[in-house]
Amino acid sequence: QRFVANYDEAKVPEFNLPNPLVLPEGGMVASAREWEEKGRPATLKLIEREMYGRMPVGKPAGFKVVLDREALDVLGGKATRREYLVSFAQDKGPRVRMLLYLPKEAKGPVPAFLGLNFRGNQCLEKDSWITPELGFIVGARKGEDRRAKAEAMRGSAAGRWPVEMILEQGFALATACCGNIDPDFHDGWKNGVHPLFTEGEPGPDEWGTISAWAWGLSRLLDALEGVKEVNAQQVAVIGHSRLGKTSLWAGATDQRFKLVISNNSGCGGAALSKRAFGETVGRINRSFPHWFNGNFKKYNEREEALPFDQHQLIALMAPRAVYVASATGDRWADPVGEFLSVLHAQPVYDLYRKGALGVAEPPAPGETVGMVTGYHLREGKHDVTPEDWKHYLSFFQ
Ligand code: GTR
Repeated sequence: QRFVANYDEAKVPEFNLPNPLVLPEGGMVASAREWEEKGRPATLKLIEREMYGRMPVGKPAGFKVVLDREALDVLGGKATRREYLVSFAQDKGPRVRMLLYLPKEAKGPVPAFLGLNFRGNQCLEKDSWITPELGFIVGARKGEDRRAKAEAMRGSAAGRWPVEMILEQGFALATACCGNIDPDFHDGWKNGVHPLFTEGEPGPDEWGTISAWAWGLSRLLDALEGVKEVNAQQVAVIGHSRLGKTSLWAGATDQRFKLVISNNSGCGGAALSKRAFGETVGRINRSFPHWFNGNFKKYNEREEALPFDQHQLIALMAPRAVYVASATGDRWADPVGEFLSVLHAQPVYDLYRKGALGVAEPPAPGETVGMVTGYHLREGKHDVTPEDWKHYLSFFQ
């Protein structure tokens, strides 16, 4: 049966959002300490079990980082560019090529943005120095000439990664292709990092692809911890769309991330599932059965039965900074639902007396609201643009 998305506010079902301060087993969290001891672990476990799936804990024994290449004078002499090879079981299994830009003028370790990309590092710049991605990329077609495709895509994501603007403001930037961690298609979890740590098919509570990508982001943060020019205590994790869902889950599961940015992450990301506006749980699980775990399929067309919603995912960032961005033309991702998640995470931030959004309704396009939790709505389509980055850069100062 054909899926018809609802875009009518009047047809949003009535729903009750769980209070993020109520513990799943009953009782209420009343202080930051109780949140840390009981609320946070219980909420994390619930969302992990019912949605993204359990991932391996911490840095694996065979974790290895090698500096492979370095270019000392790039972007008109303003930056250094490096490529690191990161592997998880010595030289077995997937190997991630992390591209890192460092500003040249820095006086000490610099804060950094870390985010996965869809189609390879060479999409960030036209420069032929960057190693082309010949492994799996999002949107890959069977039988196509990978090298020709990779070359054709050089610089194609330059608008999504305004490298100069980021570097000029004193930040480092690290990225890697998500397909290096786990290819974005369903093959019963035989590819990517899953078989390194899970024998056979993962159970219904275990990790899908979004968890694998999030786990990979934590490993890239491990790698950044070993780079002396980077202040690994000041790393913002950023992602767009499916990779925005991923940056949120990475920020929730790894408290080392100082700022967590979701760009147009939509359903399964910042948007409230219970609104069923635009993309829904049933639709996303049918189109992308590998993104979430087996348990999440129980909620197809049954959002009301979900024992949590995405505002509780946002609350898992507290008291750290979290920023959500929507676009007016991206109704599929439900901009209102993305705003409401941030708004309804506030009771947890209140325990820390941390700044609220300061508004109860979505702001006008172009305006940033909030200090510790932040939000903006950009005019335009589903994308990441230099305008979005302007908001992120000033929020991270
Ligand atoms: C869409 C999907 C969205 C979003 C997007 C993307 O097809 O329905 O949830 O993740 O892909 O990642 O580009």
